[in-house]
Amino acid sequence: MIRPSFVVFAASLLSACAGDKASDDGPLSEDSDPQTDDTADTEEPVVLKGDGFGLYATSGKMMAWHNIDYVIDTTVDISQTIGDSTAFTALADFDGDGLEDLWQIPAESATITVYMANGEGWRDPADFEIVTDLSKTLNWFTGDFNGDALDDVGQINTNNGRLLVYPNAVGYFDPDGKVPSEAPFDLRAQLFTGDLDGDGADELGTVLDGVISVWDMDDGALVEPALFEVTAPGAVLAAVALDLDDDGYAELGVWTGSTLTLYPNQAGTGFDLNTPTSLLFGQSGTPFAGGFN
Ligand SMILES: [Ca+2]
Ligand SMILES: [Ca+2]
Ligand SMILES: [Ca+2]
Ligand SMILES: [Ca+2]
Repeated sequence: MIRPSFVVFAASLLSACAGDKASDDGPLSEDSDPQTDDTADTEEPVVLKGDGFGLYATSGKMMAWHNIDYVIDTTVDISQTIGDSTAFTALADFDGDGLEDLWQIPAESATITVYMANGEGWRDPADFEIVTDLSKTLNWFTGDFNGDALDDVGQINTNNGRLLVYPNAVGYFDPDGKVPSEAPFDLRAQLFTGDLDGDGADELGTVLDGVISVWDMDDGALVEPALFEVTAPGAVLAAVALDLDDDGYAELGVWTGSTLTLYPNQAGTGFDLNTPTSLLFGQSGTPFAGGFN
C-alpha cells in the first residue's frame, strides 16, 4: 500500500529543496531546431476534445484510437512502429498543443527523447534529445502537475520510494525547479496520471493489489489524503485516466490486457462503477490516453 508519511506539504518546499542534487547548472541539452520557438510562449489553455486511447506494444508498434463524438472507435487510426520498445515510454504533451507526444527514456538513461505528434502519428526521427540531471533506472511518470498545459516529468526513487517532479519549462527541465515529496510509494504500483478532479492539473494515480488510488499533486507535490480510492471492479492490469466526454473530468479506464472498461467521473466526487463502457481492442501493450488528432 501507499503510505505517505507526512500530513501537509507546504509550498515552501520548492525553495527548501531546490538543487538537492549535484548537477550541471548550464542549460540542459536543447535541440536547436527552430520549431522550439513555435511553442515558447504557450500559456493559453488548450481547447480540449474527448480523449482517445493508445497502446504501445512490445514490438515497438504504437497504436492509437481516436475519440469521435465522445466515443472511442475500436478501429485503429494510427499504427506506427517507432522508438525503443525497451525504454520507458509515455504519451505526454511536450509543447502544449493538445497532441500527445511520444516520450522515451532508455533503460539506464536520464535522456528524454521526444517524438512530436503531428495529428497523424509521431515524427520520426525524434525532435528532441533532452539530457537531464534526473537519476537513472527509476520509475517514471508524466503529467501536467502545475496546470500550464505542458506535461512535466516525475520519477520515483527505487531506493526510498520518494517522488520527484520536474516541471517542463518549455522543453527544459530545470534542476533547480525540482519538486520533491516525502511520501514513500510502493514501487510495485502501476502509475497513471490525469485530471480526475477537474482543476486543470493532473493527479497521480496508482494501481496496487487491486486498489486504484488517486493523489492530488499540488504543483508537483503529492497531497494527502488520497482524493479517491476504489477497489477495482474486476481484473485490472493497468489504469488510465481519459476524459471521454470532454467535461474536464477524466474517466477512469481499467485495462485488462485486451479490453478497456471506462467508468464515468462524477464531477470529481468519484466514479460511477454501475454504468461502465467496455471496449475490446484485441491488441496488447502499455495503455495510454490523451489527444491524438
Ligand atoms: Ca504536443
Ligand atoms: Ca506542467
Ligand atoms: Ca486535477
Ligand atoms: Ca469526463
